Amino acid sequence: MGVVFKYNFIRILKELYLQKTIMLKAVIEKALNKQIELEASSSQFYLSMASWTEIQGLSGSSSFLYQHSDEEREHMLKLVKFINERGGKALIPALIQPPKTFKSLTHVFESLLEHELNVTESINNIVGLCLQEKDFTTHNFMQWYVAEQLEEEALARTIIDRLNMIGNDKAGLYLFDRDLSNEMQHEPQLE
Ligand code: OFO
Repeated sequence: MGVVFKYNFIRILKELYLQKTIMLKAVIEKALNKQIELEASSSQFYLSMASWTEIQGLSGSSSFLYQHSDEEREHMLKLVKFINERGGKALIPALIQPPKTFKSLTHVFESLLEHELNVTESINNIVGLCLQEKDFTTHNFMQWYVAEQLEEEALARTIIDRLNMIGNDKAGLYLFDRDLSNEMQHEPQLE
């Protein structure tokens, strides 16, 4: 009888310990919910860019941006699931109207890069907070986002460099748009 009691007592202690380590701290939950908002706003922003470029007849750029918008939604969903699995509550944010028009295709990608730099800053802040709060599980989870930002920033910079080289050359712009569409078809999906 004494052995059974001791066994149950140890089991309950273990469960309580696990619960305490697995549950998200409120401060981390709040930061991750803010990140959900940012990923959702990225998705909306790129959707607006996709629609604008489609209207301009830039079908390659438009497909690229539609795909990018979908990927940002995936990034948001990944966070939603992580928060809920860790015993927190993911909050789905209201939609904010993104810019409707852009001055040029270069302006589109410059805006995209600027937005990505803000996202990177936010991710870095969360990583710092995880270390401060000794939440190594979330820290590990966030490493995927750190790597993703590196890729996205590099890609946006490459695209801007190409557009700057083209300048106002209409034939160059046509080829750029066609190449972007071809590259998307041949490369594995960007995450
Ligand atoms: Fe979500 O990767 Fe950019 O913003």
